[in-house]
Amino acid sequence: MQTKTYVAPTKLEALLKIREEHGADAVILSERTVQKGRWLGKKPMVEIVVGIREAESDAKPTPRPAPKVEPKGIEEYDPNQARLRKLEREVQEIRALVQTMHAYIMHGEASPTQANLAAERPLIAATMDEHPLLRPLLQAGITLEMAQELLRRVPRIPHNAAVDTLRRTLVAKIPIGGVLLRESRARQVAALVGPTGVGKTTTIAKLAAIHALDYNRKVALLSLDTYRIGAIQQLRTYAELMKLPLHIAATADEVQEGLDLFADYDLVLIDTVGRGQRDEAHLREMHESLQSVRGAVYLTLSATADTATLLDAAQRFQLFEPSAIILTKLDEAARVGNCVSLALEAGLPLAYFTTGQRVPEDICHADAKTLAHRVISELAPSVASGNGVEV
Ligand SMILES: Nc1nc2c(ncn2[C@@H]2O[C@H](COP(=O)(O)OP(=O)(O)O)[C@@H](O)[C@H]2O)c(=O)[nH]1
Ligand SMILES: [Mg+2]
Repeated sequence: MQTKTYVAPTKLEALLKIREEHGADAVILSERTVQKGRWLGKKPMVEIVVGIREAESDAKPTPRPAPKVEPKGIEEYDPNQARLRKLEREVQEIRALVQTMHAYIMHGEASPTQANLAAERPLIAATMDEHPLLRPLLQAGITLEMAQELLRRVPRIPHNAAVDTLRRTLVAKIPIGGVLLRESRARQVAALVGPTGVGKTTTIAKLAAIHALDYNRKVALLSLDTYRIGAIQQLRTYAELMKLPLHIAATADEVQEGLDLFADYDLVLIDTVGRGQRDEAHLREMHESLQSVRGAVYLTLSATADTATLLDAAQRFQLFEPSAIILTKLDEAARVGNCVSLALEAGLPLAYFTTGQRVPEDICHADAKTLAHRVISELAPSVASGNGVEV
């Protein structure tokens, strides 16, 4: 296999160039950021090395058979993996429970040294009325009910064990899943719903770029603009750049028309244009227009919103029966306890996290460990480091 290196200011430009020159014959081997230019003119550029399959030497770019080497990109969804993860979570939950019981037994039996006692006195004082981690969790944006539920099996002392058990409980409880398949026999359809400005269109552009350019799938875009608000230029620009067909629909019939038009596509991504989530009539109309859509519905919400706003939005968009949540703007969120509360209260798995404006780099599969780790690290420093809780 021949290799070739592409350097461009953005990943999207590099992918477009590769696609234009080699179609489906190029397989991404590596990807990194390099500094190009001299002295003060140095700029970060994206460097992608591709392997070009032999068959290409005498032929034009072939339509798009699946590449032999797994292309880089977003991790694929595999039902077996999902089952495995569920089992893993259950094992973690059991392990957390065993450790909790162990900590209780140890604490009851051991006679603590004077030093230990002194260090744990504030904790012991706190146990009189509330769990020492309750307040920090509330401050992190987790609702009272959820915090109490999370702490049900978390020991109060010793502190390190408490923080550790909390971390494990979070990992076990945060539901994860529902990402798009990387390849599928049947056409996939996915709609993004959510309040205005959360990042739906940007996320659609990221998913479209990954599936069309990285995974070589046939991707089409549909924009549901019920009130013909006309905020479609952004998506149109991406569609033109990536040479993807875009259908604009304002009614249920027009949505159906678009779906018929894209019958032989691998993936149809549906963007929705909102007028603000407070407009119930608009939400109902949008919902009606999407009636014929059989596929995933992603509730898209910004991690920068507070817990009450997130829960309120989840309730308003419940009529769309979302299958999973996309959390956007995690890069801008001051704290993520709100996201944990959302996932737990809405009972929906988290599918994707988005972490910036770059298309397509700033998106990844949601991950409970990352979120749990962030929640813990965002608790008051004395709590997170295990040095005791101020009460
Ligand atoms: N910081 C940050 N900004 C984002 C992210 N996703 C989208 N945005 C920005 O949020 C703004 C609104 O995004 P847009 O896709 O138009 O939102 P929509 O109204 O839901 O379609 C734009 O300026 C995006 O660049 C993200 O993950 N992080
Ligand atoms: Mg939009």
